Amino acid sequence: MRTQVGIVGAGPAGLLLSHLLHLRGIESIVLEARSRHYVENRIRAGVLEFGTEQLLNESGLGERMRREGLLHPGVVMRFNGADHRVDFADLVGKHVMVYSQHKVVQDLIAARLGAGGQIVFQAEDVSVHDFQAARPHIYYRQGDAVQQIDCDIIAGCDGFHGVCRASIPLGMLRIFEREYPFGWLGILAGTPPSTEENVYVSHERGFALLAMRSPTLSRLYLQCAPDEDLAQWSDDRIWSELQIRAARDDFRLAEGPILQRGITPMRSFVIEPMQCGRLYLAGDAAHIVPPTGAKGLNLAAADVAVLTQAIVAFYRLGSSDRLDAYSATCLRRIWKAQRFSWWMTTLLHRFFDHSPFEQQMQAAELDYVFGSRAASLALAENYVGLPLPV
Ligand code: FAS
Ligand code: PHB
Repeated sequence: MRTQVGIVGAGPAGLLLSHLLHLRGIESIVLEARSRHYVENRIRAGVLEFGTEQLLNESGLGERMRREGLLHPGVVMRFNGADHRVDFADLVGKHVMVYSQHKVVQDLIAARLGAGGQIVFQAEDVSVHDFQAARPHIYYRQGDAVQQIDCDIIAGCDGFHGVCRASIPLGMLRIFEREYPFGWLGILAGTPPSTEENVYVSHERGFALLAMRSPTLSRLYLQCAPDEDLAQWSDDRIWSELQIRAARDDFRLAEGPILQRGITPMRSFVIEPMQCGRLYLAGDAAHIVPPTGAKGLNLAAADVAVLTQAIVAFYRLGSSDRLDAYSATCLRRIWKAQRFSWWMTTLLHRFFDHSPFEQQMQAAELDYVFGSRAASLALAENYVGLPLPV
């Protein structure tokens, strides 16, 4: 088989890249290791930045998002039993859109298949080759048959555990990473959200997040040990801990059936550069943020917006300048999102090994941010999303 762009991974990055290239007349084939059902039902991110929402609307993917998404003009931080709202509309004139990642993936797959796009699900043993030469190609297996895809460009959109980053010679990459001494225990609950907007809780027992997926579905998180044993968390224990951490004078979380649960490790990770020859990495394949800043999915969309423009220049103008500058263009904004995600994480989580002085610094930072319009504005402009680098 032959195509212009071979894309590994049918998560938000790979699917959005395939869609944006298609709109510009550029062919691609997407190879996905998992089944369509699996990727369409994997519950992950929930918040779309202002720029991501615009990108989806402008590329014809906004109809269901506009119908089912929840527009949030602010966010709440809860500490010392009181709420402190960050008013995005007032501070930066923007909002965020609460629209589940799995719905974005469903919308993208429907759009690609509806336009005759090629997505190979359950592609096994995917490997990428000769991307440092001018004839990159991809092998994969389906059943007993090994297939080869010849292409001009390979996009590695296969997430943190994918094969593409691992295929770049280690000596060519600089790795920056930090593991945090905690994880998130996340649940999807069949109960109406108990708050209008997302509520980030800083509590002496640990962080909690009261988020949502729809008027009937809540998405809730508890800071836990990085190696937490989920089996030790009965439904009652989860709800009881959430009630304690989210407590405020006249507030009680509505409880209900827990439909999904899982533990997400917490790390910051960036590789430089995000490219090697004709292989370009986008999304989690190149960087991971702690989800406290709601950046993961949004960074993937921003990478893809840059990569799309670079690939279009390659085919339409015969110029590789934008492809050569891809990493540098993305990394400036990625590092700012890494900073914000690290800052939100250190601001709101409990570090049980902190000295009394460090605990005072954290309390003073919270007090300052919510006592200063300038500091709240800085939080707002980062949370709604810094301008896209395109
Ligand atoms: P993805 O990981 O979404 O997609 C990569 C795709 O590549 C997958 O479908 C995978 O099956 C496929 N793949 C992997 N190896 C392959 C191979 N060898 N061959 C073919 N295909 C292969 N972000 C937030 O903003 N908020 C959150 O609350 C949040 N929660 C998260 C919870 C979990 C458990 C995880 C893992 C991530 C979470 N994230 C969150 C981050 C997440 O949303 C990512 O940022 C987002 O999925 C990035 O999209 P992609 O880069 O497309 O990577
Ligand atoms: C979510 O809705 O899953 C969510 C919201 C905000 C975050 C992280 C996750 O910071």
